[in-house]
Amino acid sequence: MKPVFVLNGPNLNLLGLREPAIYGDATLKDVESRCRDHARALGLSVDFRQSNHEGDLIGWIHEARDKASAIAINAGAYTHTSVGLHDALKAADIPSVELHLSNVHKREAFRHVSLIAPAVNGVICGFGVDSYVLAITALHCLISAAKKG
Ligand code: CA2
Repeated sequence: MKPVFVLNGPNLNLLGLREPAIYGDATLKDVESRCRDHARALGLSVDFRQSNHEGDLIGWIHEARDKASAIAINAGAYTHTSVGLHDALKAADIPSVELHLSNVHKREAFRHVSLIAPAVNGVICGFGVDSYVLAITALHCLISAAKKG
């Protein structure tokens, strides 16, 4: 079974180190452990990555076409700006979920717009680290449904 790619965008490497009031006190390593444990419980594995560079994220989405069963992506600020990520996700041809730690709809107006939402199966936001767990559960449902045909 190919892994689920869990992709993280800019500044998420700072998780747990700054702004705990918005993003909580878990580090990205803690998030990775939660994802690994939850995926294992569902019979899945994860390939967990973070980059501050848009091109890396686009390259990883291209790689996922052949090497992943599905994509969970917290694209960070690129969510609100990146046509490149939109186009890459649209072409990925495997299940994908956009996720956010915070409820972006409760925050500044510029965070209410997602350029990637139209290119993924669904969006989860506002549940802190549990957003990652919920995204993996959603992908498990999509993968299982696709297997049944
Ligand atoms: O809520 C989310 O998961 C976001 O994707 C986080 C992004 C933000 O630009 C999106 O609008 C919503 C920001 C990630 C930056 O994370 C930090 C963590 C600690 C300290 C500073 C930034």
